[in-house]
Amino acid sequence: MAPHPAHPTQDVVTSRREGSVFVITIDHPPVNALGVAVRQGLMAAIEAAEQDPEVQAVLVLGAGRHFIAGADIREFGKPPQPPLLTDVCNRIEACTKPVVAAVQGSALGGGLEVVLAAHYRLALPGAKFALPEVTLGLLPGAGGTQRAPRLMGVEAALNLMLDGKPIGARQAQALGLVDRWVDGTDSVQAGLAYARELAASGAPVRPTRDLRIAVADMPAASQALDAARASLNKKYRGLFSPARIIDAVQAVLDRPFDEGLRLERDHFRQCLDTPQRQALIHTFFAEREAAKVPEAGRAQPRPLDRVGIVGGGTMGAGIAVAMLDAGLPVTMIERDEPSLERGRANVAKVYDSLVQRGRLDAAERDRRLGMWSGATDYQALADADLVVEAVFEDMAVKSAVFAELDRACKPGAVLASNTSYLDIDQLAKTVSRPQDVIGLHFFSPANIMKLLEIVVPDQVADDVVATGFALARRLKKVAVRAGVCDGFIGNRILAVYRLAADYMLADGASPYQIDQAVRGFGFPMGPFQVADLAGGDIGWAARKRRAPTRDPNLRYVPIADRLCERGWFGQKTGRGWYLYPEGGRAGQEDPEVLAIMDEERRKAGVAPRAFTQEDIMRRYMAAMINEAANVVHQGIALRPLDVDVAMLYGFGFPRYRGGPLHYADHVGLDVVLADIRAFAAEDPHFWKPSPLLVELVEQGRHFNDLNQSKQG
Ligand code: T1G
Ligand code: NAD
Repeated sequence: MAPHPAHPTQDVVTSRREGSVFVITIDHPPVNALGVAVRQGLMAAIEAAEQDPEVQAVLVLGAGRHFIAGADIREFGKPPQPPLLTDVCNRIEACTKPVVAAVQGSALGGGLEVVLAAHYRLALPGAKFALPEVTLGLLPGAGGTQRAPRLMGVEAALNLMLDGKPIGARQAQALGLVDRWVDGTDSVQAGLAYARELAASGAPVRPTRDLRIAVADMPAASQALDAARASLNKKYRGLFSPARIIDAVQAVLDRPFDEGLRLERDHFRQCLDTPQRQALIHTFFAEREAAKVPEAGRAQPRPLDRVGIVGGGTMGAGIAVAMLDAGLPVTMIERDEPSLERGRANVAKVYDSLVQRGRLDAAERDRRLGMWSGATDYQALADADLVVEAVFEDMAVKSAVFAELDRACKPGAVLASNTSYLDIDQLAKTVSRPQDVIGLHFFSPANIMKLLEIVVPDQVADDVVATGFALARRLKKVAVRAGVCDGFIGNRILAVYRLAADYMLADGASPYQIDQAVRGFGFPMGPFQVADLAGGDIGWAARKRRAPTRDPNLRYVPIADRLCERGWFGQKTGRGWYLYPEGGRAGQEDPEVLAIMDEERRKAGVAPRAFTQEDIMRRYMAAMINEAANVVHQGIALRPLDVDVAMLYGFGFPRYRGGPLHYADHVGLDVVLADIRAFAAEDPHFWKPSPLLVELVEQGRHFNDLNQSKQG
């Protein structure tokens, strides 16, 4: 069908008349984002429909997998170009002919606001509806805060805006967000049928702005707003936009529509100007860019249909659950039958607790466990496509396992190690197929933590790296490419800012003060709470292993050793840095720990000094940023954004600060460097400014300048 004469084809928005229905299709791959050309095209199409006397109804569609994934996020921070999306939505709503939105795939943010501005809404089974603006530090800025409550009530609309998560077609229908749920996958035919039916029945236009649902039950609406306000500090700690969302929705109850729209616009601009918005949008694109690595650009992944796991302990079991959750059959190898049974039980325990908490039904548990098999004979791995080794952190033990894998696994199988610190290049040299060896560094608990460091040794083949990234997508992990060094990206940087925290302990700060400062910055936990959660014995073993090669010039703080010598390993022993009465997870400050610290300071001849929260965070962040810069400078991380993504997804770095190197750009590299130089006056061995940091400051550049895509 030729394009409509009144609305010549613009390549991102096309339109045609099908009888009395004017069909407008947004076709702007990959996600039909509402960039300026789409907005202009939509505005022109509605005008054309309005002018055409043959037209009795209008149908809005999105081509491809998504309806509309929202505003074009890349436009934020740039001068807004007309028409604004608010105006496009107002024009759709003001159309004198019924406008139908037929949704397949995602209708997110501005995309849902277009749906809300339409007069009738239809959803196909795969449709997803969300207002995820809060995840970008924003709020719905094209009428969503005013129209959603009018259509689905205040509470449901608030939930959609404050958690930013998608709801499905059935739930959207139940909440009044869509009028029709139509089975099938063809939104064109379903939409046309609905539009024709409306035209034939003379259905009226239904401007959402005129709907009264939101105010139908004022007490419930006010209660929902009060409850949301009360949850701000707990659920949205540190975030700027949630409070603005609540204010804007409040306007639905006490202001006319257009005034509410003006308030929404004003709050949107406030959010747009915050560093949080910049950081959250950096995070959005960084996690996608992190998956673009040279190797994956040069090669296709190898097949991935069944996997093996050697070791059924903390990590082996967690990795097995992650694989089973992704539908990958798992064969687990353990040293002996009792260990294997422990491995099976560790896996089953995860699923049993999910069933007990109603998060998984028993049949699904059994189905997943049914894909688990175990053996002590490596022959059982003969047809595995990929094997992850997760045995003791000991080179000799791991080398022996890799020798077995080299003997038993089929040609082309990917041989991966989950080692935290050991040299994967050395491990690769122990087998006849070093090109098939890679590091897949999961984080504990492996079925929960999103980060997967893909550690790339010298001899690895491109398609093995590509397979690692494909596995990460399959497991819904966020993958980051890392080079081989002690601790790769995350643990290496952790070791340094953790040392900075220990030095503050030795010089007068308390672990509780430091944890409070770090939580205040936005981390879920401070370093001493993390140590108690992971178990002080792991760090102690690492310190003992490193003792022979430790740099004698570097100060050594023995306080943690004193606690470990007493068996105070943290939550698993009921006390560590904190006391955990009755095995609770909420730690209490422990005066005996403070006494041990005073004793160690006295022995070291240190006169304790006071640290403000700001002092603590300047040192903590300076140490983190400086080592992160070294990791980029030495090519362990491809780009600064890789470090940011690793710290965001593996080490609890607050999303709304964008990661340590985005944060460094925000506070000013010259400020960070000045701090490091000031601290170096006290301790030049620990505080050595990273050459990259010095170079960028001298050149007046930023870490973000180095975030160019490295796809081959
Ligand atoms: N703007 C610009 N680019 C976008 C985009 C967007 N809204 N959404 C995705 N992309 C790019 C993405 O960077 C990637 O690019 C490619 O599309 C594929 O995405 C006024 C203020 C839709 C569920 O927050 O959640 O509307 O890496 O890899 O896994 O009130 O993308 O290939 O170069 O993620 O299939 C609100 C964001 C905006 C939705 C698809 N909307 N997008 O997931 O593919 S704010 C969002 C997503 C707003 C209004 C407000 C997901 C997706 P590249 P992908 P996917
Ligand atoms: P763990 O002690 O809980 O489990 C190790 C398992 O390996 C045990 O069940 C043991 O029976 C088994 N095993 C030992 N030798 C074996 C052999 N020759 N053949 C088969 N099985 C054998 O240890 P974990 O915490 O799961 O750590 C495993 C690996 O993962 C280590 O390299 C560790 O550094 C790494 N890692 C640990 C964490 C963590 O937080 N625990 C995080 C990331 C990576």
